[in-house]
Amino acid sequence: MRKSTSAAPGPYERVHLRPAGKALDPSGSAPIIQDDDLTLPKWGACMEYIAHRYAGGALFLPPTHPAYAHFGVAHDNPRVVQMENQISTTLSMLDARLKESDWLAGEEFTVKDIMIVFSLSDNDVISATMSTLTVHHLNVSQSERIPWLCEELAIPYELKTYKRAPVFAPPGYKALHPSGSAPIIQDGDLTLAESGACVEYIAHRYAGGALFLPPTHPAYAQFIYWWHWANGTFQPSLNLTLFLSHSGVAHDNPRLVRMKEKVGNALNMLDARLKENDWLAGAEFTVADIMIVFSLTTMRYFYGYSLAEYGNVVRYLERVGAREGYQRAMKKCEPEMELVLGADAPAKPFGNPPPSK
Ligand SMILES: N[C@@H](CCC(=O)N[C@@H](CS)C(=O)NCC(=O)O)C(=O)O
Repeated sequence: MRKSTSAAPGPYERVHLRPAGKALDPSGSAPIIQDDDLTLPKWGACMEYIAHRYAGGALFLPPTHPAYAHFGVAHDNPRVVQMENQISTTLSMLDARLKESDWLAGEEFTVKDIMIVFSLSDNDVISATMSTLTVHHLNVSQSERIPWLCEELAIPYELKTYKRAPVFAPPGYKALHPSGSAPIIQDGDLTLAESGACVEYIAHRYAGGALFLPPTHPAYAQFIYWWHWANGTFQPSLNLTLFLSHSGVAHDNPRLVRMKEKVGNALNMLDARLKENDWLAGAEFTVADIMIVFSLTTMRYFYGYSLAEYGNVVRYLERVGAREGYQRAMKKCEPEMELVLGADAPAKPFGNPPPSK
């Protein structure tokens, strides 16, 4: 290698050594560069060495550059987010193992424990991956969306579940936030309610906006439409129909009839959309799907409508039910619930006595 102070590419010798690379450096992992007496492995070190030694630091931004902080390692850099997700999945597995046994191998302390303690005592790893996110889940409610989101994105969270008392949220839940409505999340000093706000906060704060489509995406308009429609139009229509039908008005009450028509119209729209697309935004699963699924499933414990006429919606729910993130979330937050993923409404609506035999 000839050293140069200009940014012009210098000559270098390229040698393919695999698998003999191990002889060069104990790591044996590519890349490895040599320059006179120096042998250097690791991508970052090689790049810094060559750019600074041979090209005056070209392609590096200086600390005075306005984008310097982003050049370093932006916390929302997709590669970093992916790494953090992998680490948090590993930590969850480790946590599950150590729930069952005192040491990694079981009852006996082994060399495996010595090896892992080094990684676990690295503060950077811990602070990068251990969030303080708490999800307060009210049973049989819209807050199931939040554990689902966290599971899809492998974001660590503490789950606290609350039973309804007997229909509404118990006082302990209501005291968490002035709205008293599920979902509620806490993160450090922050307490946040409202599904859309919680989903946006978690996806952006912890996962670089994953499961949101950016404005440059071809399906962006479709995405924002269904994302807002789910909780801004569809769920409120179901709520109103539920309240009217439980208010003692006759079946042919014009307001009730109108609301049922609105729900039917919404389901027709949805069915047409899902005939052509696997997910609401199109080909990609997004938070729009996480938002709507409660209204199509658990909500039917309260307002027991059938999906028999909406085959595309039923097939969509089959795809939802096959997602591991959904399965994990529902197992954790609703272990006793029979999931409502088929065409029929639940045989036993929430809060009602079982049908007499
Ligand atoms: N638009 C709100 C609606 C929240 C809401 O109404 N949650 C219901 C659960 S499905 C609730 O908290 N009900 C219990 C109560 O009001 O005591 C959101 O999406 O967060």
